[in-house]
Amino acid sequence: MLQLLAADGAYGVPKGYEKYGKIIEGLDEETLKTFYRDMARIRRFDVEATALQRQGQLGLWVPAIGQEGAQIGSGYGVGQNDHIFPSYREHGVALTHGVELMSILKIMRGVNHGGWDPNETRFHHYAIVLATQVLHAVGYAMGVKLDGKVGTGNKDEDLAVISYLGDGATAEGDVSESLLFAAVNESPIVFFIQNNQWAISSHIDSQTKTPLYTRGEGFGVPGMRIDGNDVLACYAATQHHMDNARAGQGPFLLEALTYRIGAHTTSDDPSKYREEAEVETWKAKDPLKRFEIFLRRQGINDDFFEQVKIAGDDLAKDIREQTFALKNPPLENIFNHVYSEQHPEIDKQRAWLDAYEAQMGDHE
Ligand SMILES: Cc1ncc(C[n+]2csc(CCOP(=O)(O)OP(=O)(O)O)c2C)c(N)n1
Repeated sequence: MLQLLAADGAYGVPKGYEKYGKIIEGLDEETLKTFYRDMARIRRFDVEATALQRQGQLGLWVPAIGQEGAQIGSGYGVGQNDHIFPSYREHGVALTHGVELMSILKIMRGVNHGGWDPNETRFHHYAIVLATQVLHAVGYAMGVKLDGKVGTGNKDEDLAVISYLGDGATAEGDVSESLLFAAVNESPIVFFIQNNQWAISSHIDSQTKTPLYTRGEGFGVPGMRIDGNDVLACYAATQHHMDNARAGQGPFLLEALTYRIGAHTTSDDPSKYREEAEVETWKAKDPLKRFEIFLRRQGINDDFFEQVKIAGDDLAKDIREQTFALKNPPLENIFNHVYSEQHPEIDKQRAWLDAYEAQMGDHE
């Protein structure tokens, strides 16, 4: 397993992994601070979003606490032209690619139809139906290759694709099909599995008999396991294998070993299916804590951590105010994006709703 940062914050490069160490050793202090700042920012956002859901402001929240190292590290490892196909928990990756955090909350409040424009962010829509995004990502990567945007050596043109998926999703047939198509077409794609040990209440042991990083081998997709709570390992591995994919070396699979500290969603009670002792073991491997120790050893002092805390509180206040101010969208939006042109069936349904609403009177 690639681990550059031990749970106690000690930095070290295991034998055979020197090329990943080199990537990290070339980073400047500002980049390292950005990794921490964004991990802390997304955690604060997560805590606030959970509170907003509990207060009835959001229909649902999907926490990612514990997975910040995997998400911020891999997110920054993705290149400027690359495309990202997330599942539904990748709020940290979204942050690294300029997605407005409020647009995630709007989805969870049910006031928009998907959240953001993937043409602007290259961060595609959240996919609730497990593993669909993996098929979409492979299709996109096949297209990139057909368009000749792989291995030309032109940094402004070449691109690769990353698909996020969970350990549970790997049990879907769609993922096997994706691995096969990516392999035989030598598509420029990295499959990034966040193995957070649980698929709602199904433990990883019920999803696979072999380590997930070997899942692609039979299809011809090599893989590697990384410490998903080590932001540096996640960054270096993603950057290296995205570079390879962009250069025309075909698909690769990364299994980031991590843990979902919170509930699956705010509709879930994990105490029904897992032991608190297990959660405590993983809290000791916290990606933020270990990175803070590392940064302090690099000479970064209290001032920085205090600023990050203040920025987090400001963010929390800001998203609370913005969420409370959200208006209900016009009801007719339900019909507006079904067909690109007017359609008689939609007209009929719209007329029915208008009549129904009129009969209800003013109920805003
Ligand atoms: C095709 C499909 N089957 C079932 C579900 C219900 N479902 C939602 S999340 C989930 C567990 C997914 O676990 P995993 O892939 O490990 O991702 P995680 O939620 O842990 O990030 C299931 C079974 C779904 N959304 N889509």
